[in-house]
Amino acid sequence: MSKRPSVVMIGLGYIGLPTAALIAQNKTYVHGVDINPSVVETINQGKIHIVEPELDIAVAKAVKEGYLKAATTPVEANTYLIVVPTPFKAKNEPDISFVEAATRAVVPLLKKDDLYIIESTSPVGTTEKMMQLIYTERPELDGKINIAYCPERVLPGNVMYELVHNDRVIGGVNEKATEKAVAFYKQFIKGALHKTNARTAEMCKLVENASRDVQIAFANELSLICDKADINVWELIDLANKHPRVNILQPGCGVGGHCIAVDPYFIVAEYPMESKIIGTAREINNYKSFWCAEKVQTAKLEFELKHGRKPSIALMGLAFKPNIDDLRESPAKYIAQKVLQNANNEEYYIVEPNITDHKVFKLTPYKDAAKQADIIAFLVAHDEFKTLEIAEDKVVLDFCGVFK
Ligand code: SAJ
Repeated sequence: MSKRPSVVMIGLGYIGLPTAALIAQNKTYVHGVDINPSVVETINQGKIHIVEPELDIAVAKAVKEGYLKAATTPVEANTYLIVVPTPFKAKNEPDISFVEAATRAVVPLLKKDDLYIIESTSPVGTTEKMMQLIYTERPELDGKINIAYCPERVLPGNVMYELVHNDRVIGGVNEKATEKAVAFYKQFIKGALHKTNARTAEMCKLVENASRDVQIAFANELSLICDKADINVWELIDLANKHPRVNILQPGCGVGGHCIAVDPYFIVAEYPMESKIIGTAREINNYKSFWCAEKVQTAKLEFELKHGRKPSIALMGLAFKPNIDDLRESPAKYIAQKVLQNANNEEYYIVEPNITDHKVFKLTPYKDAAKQADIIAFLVAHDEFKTLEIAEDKVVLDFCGVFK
């Protein structure tokens, strides 16, 4: 790198790396930090370690032109962005230890007027906690660092577009910090920048995902009711949505991903008595995956009774949603594991067209699986599956509306 970086980005994952590439595209020097040396090496070669459309081109260009460099430790800059994961621990409590470790790594580098921003999804109060940590470690800087929270809201698969065009909510620990953070994002972002305080911005991120989780839970609950009532849930939702003020989402085999299946717990863990709908929605969406696994089990037994032989079973899709390769918190993966735990010498075909191989599952091409299996359970509505022609004699379990 020819110049001192202006921005240090801690965490080069699904959000950190695209954000670093976007900032670098604007000819700002970015020093990206990741604890994983192989990620650092990959990026410094101008390559990427995740699948996201257009990210490869942006990273290759930024690295080639010298605006993006990766390392395992931070260096001095003017702006520090914390974009590390916040998983949850036992009992669904949020784990902010990565945010804390990232903060501790930059504390010695901070100087008066620097900007420190957390983007990681965080429980309410995290930004204030990190402020206390910073000023406890560096009392001479008390009140002199601009500290803010600004969550991302991009949809995996469309990150490079949404990073630029989505609105952002920006909350500082005081007005000056908010203004400084807004000025920073204004350089790269075309969406509107909405100002608030840090606590509201933290809660806003959690509420956005909890809201979607609750809405999907409603659709999943309908799918359970309709199964008993012998009503096609897809047709039902389609018809109900003709009402001008009704917009029901789609049922599936559960809710996955690292955001919607996780973030609502950050609210429930902190406010258990007040967040009844949010907590119940999580339970419904988790139960839906269990229910799907049970349905496969029942179909197996029915087949055996009817045909006097064991069926072969295709499990179609492992990703957490259609047309991506991301298996994090995937309900389809959970169902596949559960079904295989109950295996009793049946033949299984596990399918995931978006990945080439998996360390646990032996993968079968989707057309072969659909041809060979007696029972075909659709766990993810990947586009490829919609083109399949399924023979009449197959038992089809369409949990996600592939053929709706
Ligand atoms: N799903 C359904 N039915 C639906 C829609 C989704 O079952 O009608 C399922 C999907 O199959 C998947 C899960 O929900 O398992 C989540 O998928 P998603 O597409 O709703 O969301 P994510 O997890 O890819 O991204 C979400 C987005 N948040 C909202 O839409 C409120 C995204 O904007 C956030 O940036 C992202 O979480 C995040 O990082 O927080």
